[in-house]
Amino acid sequence: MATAAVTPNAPPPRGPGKEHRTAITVPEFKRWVKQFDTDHDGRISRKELREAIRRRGAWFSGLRALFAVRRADRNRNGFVDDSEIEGLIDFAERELGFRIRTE
Ligand SMILES: [Ca+2]
Repeated sequence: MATAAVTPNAPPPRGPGKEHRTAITVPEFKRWVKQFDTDHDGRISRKELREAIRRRGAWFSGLRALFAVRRADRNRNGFVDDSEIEGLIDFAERELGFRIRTE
């Protein structure tokens, strides 16, 4: 009987949170964050950050985004501006599994 072979095909290795296992630099981290700036206004909203957190496979993305924006948002306009992205580094390391090289 011709049965379908059990395919040893591994699933795509790109599971959540599997990218960037090695340390990245701050500019690389910024570039990663910026790809979630879907409306291209140059700053990261809570909604956009939530998508980024989801992409990393972390739970409670909405809550994490809320707290992360609050922490990084120095001028209190409700967004993470370009100059404030560095304020996300601690958060990204602690909660998203990044390793970021700051010199
Ligand atoms: Ca934006």
